[in-house]
Amino acid sequence: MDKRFYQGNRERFYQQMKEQSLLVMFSGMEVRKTNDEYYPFYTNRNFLYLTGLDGKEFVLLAKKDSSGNVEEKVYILPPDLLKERWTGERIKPEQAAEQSGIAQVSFVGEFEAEFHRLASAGNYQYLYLDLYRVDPKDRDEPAHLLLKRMASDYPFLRVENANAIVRRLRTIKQPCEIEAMREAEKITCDGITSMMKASKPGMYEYQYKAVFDYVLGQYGPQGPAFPSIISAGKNNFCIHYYSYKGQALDGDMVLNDVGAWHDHLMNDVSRGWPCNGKFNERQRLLYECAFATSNHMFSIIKPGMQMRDVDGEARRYNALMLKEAGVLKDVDKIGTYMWHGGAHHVGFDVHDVVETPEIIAPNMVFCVDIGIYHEEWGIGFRLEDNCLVTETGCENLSAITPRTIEEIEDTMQKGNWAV
Ligand SMILES: [Mn+2]
Repeated sequence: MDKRFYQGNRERFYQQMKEQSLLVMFSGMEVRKTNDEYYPFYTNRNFLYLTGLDGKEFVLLAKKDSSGNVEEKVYILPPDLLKERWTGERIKPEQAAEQSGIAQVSFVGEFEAEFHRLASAGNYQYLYLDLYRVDPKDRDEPAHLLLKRMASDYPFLRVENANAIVRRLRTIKQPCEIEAMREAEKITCDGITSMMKASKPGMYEYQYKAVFDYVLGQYGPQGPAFPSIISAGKNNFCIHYYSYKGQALDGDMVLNDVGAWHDHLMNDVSRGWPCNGKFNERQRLLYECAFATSNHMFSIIKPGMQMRDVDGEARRYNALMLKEAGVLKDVDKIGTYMWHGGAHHVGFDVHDVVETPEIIAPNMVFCVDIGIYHEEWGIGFRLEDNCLVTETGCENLSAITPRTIEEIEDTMQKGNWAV
């Protein structure tokens, strides 16, 4: 992504900051796994969205004065020849400046003193921090640790919510983000169609996953955007299934819920197919209901609609389809077969953080996910696509991945993937 994207994001953020305020954003710390090992590091997405810098222990510091002028600086890890010999080269100040468009770059050791000088200067009333947590039990991030010191060290600064501002920005995707998502869709499509082509009765879930991972690996070292859900048969009834131990037997359906990423932008796509390459009567019946419902949703989603109505309408329409098909007697009992909604935004995160409640607007991207789970018949799958809202309606970004029964069966017949 070009640095102008990140500069623009910061520009929009700064516009929403109050005068006489400071902003401190952290990229995050590594989490120890055991002994001298750490979990793979994942840069705080809001920090990444504002800076384009992907790495641990970085800090963004910005100050807005009483006339609205903003100055910014980013702090990176200092050179350390010994550590770099073990874990690789660290980003250099000129590279950090080039990637982020932030002219002033210092090393993290200087942050504390510089922040203290600014915070205690008497010129600032507010401090913007991203203190968001999903669960109160989540571990403290650097911003929480700073907050803990605020009452004693800087009681005169009022804390403001940086998270809310970034969420608002991330809700609407920019053209370069949409382009990156389109690129990611091509990779996701290759991964899913390769699994379809490799599919055969007797194949294990981990073998499907190995195909997906192999194909994504051809596009770069980043791998899947999030842990892939790949299951078969009755395991499809576990919505977030990650064990990969099961086997697809003749007559079983395979379900995937996966995504690639490109330039930090993610997809989230689900397809279901019979492992033997041919939909049987019941599978066809249920799949056609999900397919009709998904198409209906893509025909009605447009700016002005309430986001919360997307899942509601999908349920209502799918209930009608299942009733017409003779599967469901009472449309109020749709919960028997539809276990989840799926209208979540996708972007820098697979479940993207946005400002809620949302009125659908151009350049939002969210999933339309229609799942049908018929335990008695042993059939469960979902059809999940990525919906880009346009000025007048919407576009299905993942339409390139086979969706119709004919396309899926065709793809599987042309299979030449040996497992
Ligand atoms: Mn998904």
